[in-house]
Amino acid sequence: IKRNAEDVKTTKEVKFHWFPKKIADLDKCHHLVTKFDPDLDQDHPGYTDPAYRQRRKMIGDIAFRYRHGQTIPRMEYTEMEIATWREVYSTLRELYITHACSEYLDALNLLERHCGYGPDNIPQLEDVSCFLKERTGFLLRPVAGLLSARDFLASLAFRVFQCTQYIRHASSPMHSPEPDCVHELLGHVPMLADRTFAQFSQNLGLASLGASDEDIEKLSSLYWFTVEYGLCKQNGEVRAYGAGLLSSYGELVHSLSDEPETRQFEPEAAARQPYQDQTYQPVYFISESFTDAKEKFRGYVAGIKRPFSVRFDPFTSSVEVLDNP
Ligand code: HBI
Ligand code: FE
Repeated sequence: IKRNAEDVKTTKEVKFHWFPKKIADLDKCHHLVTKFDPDLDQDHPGYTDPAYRQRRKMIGDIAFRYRHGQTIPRMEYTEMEIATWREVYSTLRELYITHACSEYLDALNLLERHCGYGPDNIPQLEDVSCFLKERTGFLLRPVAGLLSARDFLASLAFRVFQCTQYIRHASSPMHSPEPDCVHELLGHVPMLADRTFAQFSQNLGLASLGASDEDIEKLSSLYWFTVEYGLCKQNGEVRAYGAGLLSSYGELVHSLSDEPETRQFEPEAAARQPYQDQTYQPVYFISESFTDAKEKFRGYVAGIKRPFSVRFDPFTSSVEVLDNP
């Protein structure tokens, strides 16, 4: 029997969290976590720079006003912002050749050819969104900062990636405490152009819809050790595919050195592993391939208890909520 989630809640008296049912509902998934925001975090490199804070707020307001279906407004970045981008881009670009997985490198080449990627230009979210739509059906939408894990994961269920549009502070081009467009465009976007990775990301999102707080915490941890900090095997070598690694020179080098502990990817272990958002990860998980990670994740999801199941309808970009038998 097909019903919507509210019905399930009233008939069975099982409580679960509201979640978006159609892609336009993502307009309601905008709850920010402010712990790394330059207005509140004293360690943020922009904390003592009112001009930076004002600029970031102006760009954030574009995201607050954005509604699903609209064209993402183009940004005119300043010379100083482009200089920050250039410094990160040229430093990381060389390292990718030896450190990034082949899916990432293939996509980055395409983005350089078709989407304005390069040292002298910060790509526009609208152009990147159109590119991804053709490759894997993923769309970008602008977001004003670090989003709650629940809202962030929910958007993945609809193949939507919430993407910041402001750039990190010029005083610290190689690191940002919060997500910024360098992290999104250089870390996340190339991987979202890969079909298997895109499906894996959507599956994580679908598993999160209406999940308990405890399960959201576990899925966040899983997300962290795969999408953000994952390593994979490739032709007998270990390469990076996680966005947190691919957007951080220091940690990218560290993760593929002899220093850190590495383990074979197991969803149960990654879901329980405490993670670090202040320093380098204590451990990295290595997947055999994205297909392997996706298969293992399927087994993990089967163990998550929800009073309903969900199915994504790609024709309408909505989720059907089904009663469990
Ligand atoms: N918000 N804007 C933004 N970008 C991210 O990459 C991001 C987020 N919120 C949560 C999150 N990532 C993950 O670390 C998990 O908590 C899901
Ligand atoms: Fe990220």
